Amino acid sequence: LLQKGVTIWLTGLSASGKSTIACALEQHLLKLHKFTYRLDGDNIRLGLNKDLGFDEKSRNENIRRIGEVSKLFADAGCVSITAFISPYLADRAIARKLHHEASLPFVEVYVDAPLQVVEERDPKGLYRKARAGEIKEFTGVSAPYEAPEAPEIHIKTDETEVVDAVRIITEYLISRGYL
Ligand code: GGZ
Repeated sequence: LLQKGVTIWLTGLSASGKSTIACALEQHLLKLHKFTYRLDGDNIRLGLNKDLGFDEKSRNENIRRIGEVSKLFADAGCVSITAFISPYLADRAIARKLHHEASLPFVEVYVDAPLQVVEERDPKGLYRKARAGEIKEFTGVSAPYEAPEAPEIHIKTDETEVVDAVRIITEYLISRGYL
């Protein structure tokens, strides 16, 4: 296997576009015959992390485990794509350090959309419920989101089409020799 592994870590608010970009990126890389795997709420929060909720400690542990799992995929030579809010700077720093200690590249992608925009999108009605107090500790409303200070890639999803986001990430990976 000639391919080196890498983790592509998407972070951003609920409804910012993480899953959409992650899916499109995965499809694109599979077409290029790259060994690719995507970690998201459906295969992590419903399985490995089904014991965890959304209080701060649970999110810390959610991201800690995801960082470990993604590192294992990258270590196996995979392009590992993660799509979680991962709201805390310190948690993302731990995931990054874990990769660097294993000499594996970690590419943080800030999937950025203003709160006003994601609240207007509100595809699952979660922001409305959070505003109504029906969901507590909701990121951006009643729980923090700590934006990345120096992400490798910054995508503003209210200004960027999904195909362009995929192209930007792919070109970055190629330019660094990660693909
Ligand atoms: C944020 C919540 C919450 C609370 C349920 N806060 O848009 P979604 O629905 O499909 O994605 C959100 C998902 C966030 O899970 P993560 O594992 O990515 O979060 S973290 O990284 O902070 O651990 C949302 C849903 O779960 N959801 N309750 N209180 N998002």
